[in-house]
Amino acid sequence: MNPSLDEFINNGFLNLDLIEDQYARYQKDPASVDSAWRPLFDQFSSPLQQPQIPPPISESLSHPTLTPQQVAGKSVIYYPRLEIASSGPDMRVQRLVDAYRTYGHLAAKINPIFPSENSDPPQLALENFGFSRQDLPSHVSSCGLFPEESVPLLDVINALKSTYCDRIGVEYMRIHSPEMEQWLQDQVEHKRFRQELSIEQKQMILQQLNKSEIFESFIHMKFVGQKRFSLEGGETLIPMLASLIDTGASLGIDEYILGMAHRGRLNVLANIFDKSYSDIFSEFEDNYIPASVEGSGDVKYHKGFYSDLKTVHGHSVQLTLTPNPSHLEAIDPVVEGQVRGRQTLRNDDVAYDKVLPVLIHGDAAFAGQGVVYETLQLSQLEGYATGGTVHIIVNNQIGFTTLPKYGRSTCYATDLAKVFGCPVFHVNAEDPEGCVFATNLAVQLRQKFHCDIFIDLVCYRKYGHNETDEPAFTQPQEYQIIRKKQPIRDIYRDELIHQGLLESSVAEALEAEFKSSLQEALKEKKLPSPRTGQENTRSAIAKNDDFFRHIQTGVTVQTLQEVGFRLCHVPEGFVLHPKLAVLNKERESMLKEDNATRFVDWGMAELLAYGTILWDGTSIRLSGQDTCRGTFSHRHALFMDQVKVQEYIPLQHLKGDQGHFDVYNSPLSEYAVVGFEFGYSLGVPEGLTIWEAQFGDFANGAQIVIDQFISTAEQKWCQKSGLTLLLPHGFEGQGPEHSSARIERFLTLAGDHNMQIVNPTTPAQLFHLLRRQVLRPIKKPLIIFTPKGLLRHPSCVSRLSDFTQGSFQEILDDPSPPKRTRRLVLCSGRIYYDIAAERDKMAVDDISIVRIEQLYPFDIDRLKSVISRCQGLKECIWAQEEPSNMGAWNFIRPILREILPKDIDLTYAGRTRSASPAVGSYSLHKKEHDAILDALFGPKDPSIFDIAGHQKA
Ligand SMILES: Cc1ncc(C[n+]2csc(CCOP(=O)(O)OP(=O)(O)O)c2C)c(N)n1
Repeated sequence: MNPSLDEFINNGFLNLDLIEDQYARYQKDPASVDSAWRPLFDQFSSPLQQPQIPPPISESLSHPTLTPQQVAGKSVIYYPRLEIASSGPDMRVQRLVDAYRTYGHLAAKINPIFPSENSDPPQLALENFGFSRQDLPSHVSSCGLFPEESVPLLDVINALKSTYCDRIGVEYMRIHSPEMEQWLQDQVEHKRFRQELSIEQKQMILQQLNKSEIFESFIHMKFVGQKRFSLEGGETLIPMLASLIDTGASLGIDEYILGMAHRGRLNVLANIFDKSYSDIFSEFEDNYIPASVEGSGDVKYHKGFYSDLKTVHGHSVQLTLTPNPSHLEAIDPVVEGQVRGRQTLRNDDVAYDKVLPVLIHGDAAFAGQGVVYETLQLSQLEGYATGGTVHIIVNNQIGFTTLPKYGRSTCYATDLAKVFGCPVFHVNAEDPEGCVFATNLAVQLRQKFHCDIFIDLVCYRKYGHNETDEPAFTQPQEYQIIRKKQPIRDIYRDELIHQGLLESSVAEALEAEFKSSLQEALKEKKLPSPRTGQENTRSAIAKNDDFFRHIQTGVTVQTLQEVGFRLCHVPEGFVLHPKLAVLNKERESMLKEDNATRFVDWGMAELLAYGTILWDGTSIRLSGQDTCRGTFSHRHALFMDQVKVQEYIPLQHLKGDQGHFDVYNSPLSEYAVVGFEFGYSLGVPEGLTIWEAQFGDFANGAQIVIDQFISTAEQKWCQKSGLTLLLPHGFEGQGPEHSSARIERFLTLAGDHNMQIVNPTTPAQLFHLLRRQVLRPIKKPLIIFTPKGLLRHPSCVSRLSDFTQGSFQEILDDPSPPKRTRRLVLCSGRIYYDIAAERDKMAVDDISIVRIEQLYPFDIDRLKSVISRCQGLKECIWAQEEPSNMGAWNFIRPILREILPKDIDLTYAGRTRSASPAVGSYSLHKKEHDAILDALFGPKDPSIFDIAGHQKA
């Protein structure tokens, strides 16, 4: 055979014997070898006699580009360019040891479907280090792998192979912490990746595998053709999780919050969370209806659960499995936020020793979903860290019908971990002891170094994507192998029997006992009551009456002044920016009761709301892009000293027993950050959690969180969140991307009192609204459309007295209503100020302007009473800035039509239907805007009137 160089490369590794053979041929007759070899051999006198390393093959040959997979790792042709020739044997053996530490995982036997897939990668070839087979018996430095100083080279290599190339692969070299690298190396090399387990421990692993496997096969038999997303092929997850919880508890962790997708979820609920088998079986019944008092529930493999358990070693632990939607990986930031919230409540947000986030991923989802990256980006940030997450990738080497070679460009599914310098263990699911060992190391690492750790559980999927799918349609070869596989439990059981650690009769008895307990549970099945851990946090789902019963949110002048004074002062010696010093003076003057010229503006009202909430002991967390200052420079929640590197956050220095205040500039992410804040709002249910968008448009980067969690979590999972979103919104001629926070989208999501959608127009309204959010015994997400231009609008101010009494008003009637109202103009948001100014300019005396401040839930009774005070009413116009297919028009139109007397015309004044939210040119914007005002106060130019789209309802 005379192979071409391409064949070598495509085979994925370079075999030096074969090269030598080719080279011998070449030396006899250069024409006898494939032409691609010649330029390479032209450079050598003899490739092996001289331990000089040729340059990377890609540099020495013009070879077609390698595939990304080849470049990424396993099959890439690689020559480390070491100056081997000039090094002594000790140095060379050290290089060899380092190469195994770095690349040994490429040779590890981690794949249960293709056990002999990995042969020694070229990075480990002996010749790279100036050794040949003849050197194997020679004594070399043991490099600390043996107690002896020197041992035969062969022993060094065998030790390295058994440590790094057996059934666990580890990637830990060049991670960002040399201390962690050293610690891990000591653990791994000292134990050769093996832990001596007692017979009891081994039997425990077997028992967990029994439960895991028999649970699945039992359901398969009893509920034929029903989806359960079986764990089979990856059952080892169960002993791994059991061990993680047990080891973690002995290291001080007493609370675990888990996020995981569909695969194996029922198994985890049953065998880790102790959810009763009978409850699970009941959910498979055709006539199953959730026992939840409210809400429409969710499918069984998305639900959450909460358990208080004792570990094998007697430690009490709380386990939460967070409910998750079908959207893979969306749960990741939610879990992190929830954990961070729990850590804050439990004063564990510095040491991070008590609460552990655990994320279980699918290989395809982990590699494919961008939110994974966004979430990892949060992991070490002051405002978002949770002290390290243990990630387990249930790597069944397929995503639905898509194989890894079509699903990712990286070598391993876990390669993203490398960006963050996190250690990765690749484990073979058919080696349960190795999997458990790696898991225990992972928890120890997390507790010691507080970084994220990854376990790549390489396994297979016994059935199709779900149990009704035929996998051989798309993966015939793989499934020929998989169908012949013995269950992992059987393999391990036989190993224990073979080692004399278990009698087969005992094994059979254990299996029979477990099967009969499942049979009993099947007989007992009844309608279960959902346990999410959230039941007692607040009231049941609120109704209209709860929403429109006003509570007092005013604050005494004295408190406002005390809080306000602290907001406007910095410590002695702190050098403020001169403009901020002036701002503080102005803000202070807003607090004077008798000030008839300086009223409270939006920024001050917002800070007063926070300050007074904190004053009463409630905690607040506020985050978003550039939120400390505020995108529009209206907030200044954080001051920087202009000389020293020092910051000062006045809201943290109000008084001793105040609530905790956190404000963070977030990374430039919406999806993960909003998910995180949603999770945080669950973790700290009594606090006020706020996320602010830079511009409201960007909230759609978090659309999955808005759709799948914020607007639906309560109904699906009884999960109550008071998360508040601040979404800057308003048409000010800044173009299509910075005008609309998409009010219409939130309104289409509104139903069953799921959230509050508010467009407040005065500083005092914002103040009362934020206070209402913490004082009212209703826990609902709050969506606030916040202003941009209005932040400095001379009319958008409130008197101090507006803050001392009253409450948020869902509808603001005309502050100066005419005696007779011929035309009623209804609107929401900043356009009110332009309409009111136009009315003043035109000196019109028969038009009332009424603001709908809260769009949802809509206060119908209040609007009816406003309408009834309008004597002589002939028509009602809904005015909005947004195009007619956007904004609130489509939502409000049927409501208005229903409550307006039949003889009253309802018409629309606003932009016409449009694909883009707003025009790019300021002058066109202005023209449109004027047209809307013209439509309200009498058409002057019919062509402009058309642009505004004044149409009959
Ligand atoms: C964001 C998202 N996109 C698409 C899907 C549809 N889907 C459900 S499972 C699945 C494959 C998941 O593969 P993997 O992550 O490897 O997990 P496995 O099912 O193999 O355990 C897909 C594409 C989804 N649920 N979520």
